[in-house]
Amino acid sequence: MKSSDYIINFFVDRGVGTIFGYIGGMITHLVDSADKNPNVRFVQTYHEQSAAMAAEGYAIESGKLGVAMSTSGPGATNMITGIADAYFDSIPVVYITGQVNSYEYKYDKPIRQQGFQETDIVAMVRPITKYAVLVDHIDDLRYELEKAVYIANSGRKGPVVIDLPMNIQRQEIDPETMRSFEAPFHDTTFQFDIRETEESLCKAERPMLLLGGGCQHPIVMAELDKFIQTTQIPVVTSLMGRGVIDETYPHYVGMVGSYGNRCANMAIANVDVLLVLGSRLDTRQTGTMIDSFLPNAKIIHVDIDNNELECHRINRQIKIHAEVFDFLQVLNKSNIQTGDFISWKEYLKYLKINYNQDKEIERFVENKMPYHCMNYINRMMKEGDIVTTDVGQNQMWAAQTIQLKKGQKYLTSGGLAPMGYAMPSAIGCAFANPSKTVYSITGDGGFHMAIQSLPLMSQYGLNIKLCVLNNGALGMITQFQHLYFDNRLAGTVPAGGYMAPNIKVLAEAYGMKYFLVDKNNINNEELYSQIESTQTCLIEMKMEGLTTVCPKLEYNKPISMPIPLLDEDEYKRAMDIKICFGLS
Ligand SMILES: Cc1ncc(C[n+]2csc(CCOP(=O)(O)OP(=O)(O)O)c2C)c(N)n1
Repeated sequence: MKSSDYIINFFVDRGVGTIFGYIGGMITHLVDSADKNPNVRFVQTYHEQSAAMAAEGYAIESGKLGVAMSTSGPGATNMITGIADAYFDSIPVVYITGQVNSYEYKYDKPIRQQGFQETDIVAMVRPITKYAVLVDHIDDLRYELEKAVYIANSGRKGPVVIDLPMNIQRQEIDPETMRSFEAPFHDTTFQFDIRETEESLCKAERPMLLLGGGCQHPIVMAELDKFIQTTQIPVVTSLMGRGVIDETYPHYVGMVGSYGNRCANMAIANVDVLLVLGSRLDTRQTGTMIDSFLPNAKIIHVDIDNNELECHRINRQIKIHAEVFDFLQVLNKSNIQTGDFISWKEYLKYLKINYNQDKEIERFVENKMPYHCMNYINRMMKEGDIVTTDVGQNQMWAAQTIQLKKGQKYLTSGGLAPMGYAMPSAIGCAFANPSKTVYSITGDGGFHMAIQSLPLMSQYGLNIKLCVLNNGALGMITQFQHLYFDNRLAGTVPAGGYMAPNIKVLAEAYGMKYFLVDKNNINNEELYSQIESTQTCLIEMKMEGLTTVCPKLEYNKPISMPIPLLDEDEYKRAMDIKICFGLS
């Protein structure tokens, strides 16, 4: 059997139905094998970065492994941003890079390059992968493939890179006789103790769950649901935790963090016990003033990655090294008896009524168009639909305002946050599950950066509504420049050298059905119905004037005090549960 045929079959056997990639000399054997195999589809993307990120979207939506491949040298380096993204956000993807024949490879010679397009991709990606290996002996092929897949999927998931010289791809092999990898035996159930959690939650008067990306798995979500239904405990999520619970849950307060909902950030600052599940509690959630982050509360931090716990900036939390699923299972079995937190829930209701996102927009946002556009999308979305967002103001408008219905997935890049993520990740989702509609939300800058993804949407008629929020600026940075650079807008607006592309013309050039939503027609019902019934389309949502994200946390401010600041009296009153209820 030809080894490239074996490799493709290997992934098919693991449930992979679509492989994304970009052809080139050094990967042609594998692309040819994928093309010949009736059980897998090879999607030729128009840039390796699109392939790398589409594989992430595919992995998240399918729950299986994502696979992307590229040629050596420039193909491999073009995948790096996607690889880094998968690493920081823990997405299991196998990236295969072609390499020059092993007999042409320079190895340790003190020269820059020996073969054409030779690049030491393994060394480059080592810090952004769980495992990266050059397979230059055919006898190792089966072992390394099995090992790589095991590593990608075990513990805290993440990407692996397999670098395959051409001569390895084209050899004849008998896989049965090749050495295989045996997963190391270790007891996968972590040793952890839930007694302190139990006790703390039972005694708590103002408890809260903070849910992060580590809860994004159906079996974890089912255990979570059980726990929440039994305890009726209030919940906030991080950006990466959006979608892990049905957000119509009455005690869901919102998203916390630098751009979190004001009510959620005020609520979390008032807890006495915070149970953090599957979230790194990074600076975006705690703010930069670590000492002012819940100084008097008990924080119980559950994470699958012990390094995250051990190296954490806040060192006063109770650290529990466990898989969230195992932890919740044990907690659910313990039949925990919590209080009913009546006054706490009343207080949270008060915060939710007075400081929800709609109130925020009404009170503080001058240019409301971006938020109207989010509500346009909210109205259209149905249970089970998928949302992918880009990076920038568009990402935060969505995070603050998109209302997730049952079974909706929400994909956003939390760690690396590269512009150009929303479109390829949507493509990966659409291939993984053609029956779902994907709302891909991006800005004009991110759209331009990922323009190579656009033809794939129309070429395959993917079930994607691409919403380009065009504010004619790199809005997120403009807002930053207004705050910290005296309104000097270098590189972010036309006067500073940034030009948004003509989105309509680009849509037409790539064969996409185009719609324009602006302030004049946003209430036009006929247009709304046309958009709703068009499967593959680009919707340019046009904003005029300056756009802002609100609320937003400034550096060195506690998370309960995002800008615009509330009037001091109002803030004091709202932050004090006793004053709020006239108890002191
Ligand atoms: C690849 C990459 N380059 C630069 C940045 C820095 N950056 C973050 S947001 C942003 C502006 C995004 O502008 P746009 O896509 O138009 O979205 P908006 O903020 O206007 O919604 C920039 C330049 C980044 N995150 N990723």
